[in-house]
Amino acid sequence: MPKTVFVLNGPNLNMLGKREPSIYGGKNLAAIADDCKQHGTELGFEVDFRQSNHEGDLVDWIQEAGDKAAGIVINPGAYGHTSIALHDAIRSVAPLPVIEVHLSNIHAREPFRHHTTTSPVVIGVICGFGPLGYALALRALSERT
Ligand code: CA2
Repeated sequence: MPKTVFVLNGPNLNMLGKREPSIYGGKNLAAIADDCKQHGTELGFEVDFRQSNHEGDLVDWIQEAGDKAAGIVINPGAYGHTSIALHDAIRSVAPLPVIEVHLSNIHAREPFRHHTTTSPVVIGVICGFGPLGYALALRALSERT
C-alpha cells in the first residue's frame, strides 16, 4: 500500500494562475495538484493535496498528518511569515518529516518575507523554483521516509 504524503497549501494559493503571474507563474493550483499526484505515484506515494485560507485548518491537517501520513510538504503562504501556531503544530508531529516550499524566492523579495516561523522546525526549505519546488520536496521526502 502506498504511503500517504500530505501536500498542504496556505492562504491565497487558490488564486494562483489568476493574478501576479510574473511572481508566481501561470500555473493554477489544480494543475500543481495534478503534477504532485503524478510525481507522487512515481515515487510510491499517495498525495493528499489540500489548500485553505484558514490557519486553523492548516493546524488541524498537520495534526491529522501526524496520525496518518508519512510526511508533509507545506507551502504555508503568508502564514509562514507570521504563524507560531504552524510552528507549534509542526513540532507537535515530530519526528514526522516536513518540508517547506515557496514558489517564489522569498529572500529576494520584501524583507518581511525573508523570515519564516516554520523554517526552524522543518527538515528543509525549497524556494524560488516555482511549481518544481513541490516535485523537489516530494523527491527529498522519498529519501527520508
Ligand atoms: O512564494 C510562495 O509560494 C509564497 O508562499 C506565496 C504567498 C506569499 O505570501 C509568500 O510570501 C510566498 C502568497 C500566495 C499566493 O498569493 C497570490 C496573490 C495574488 C495572486 C496570486 C497568488
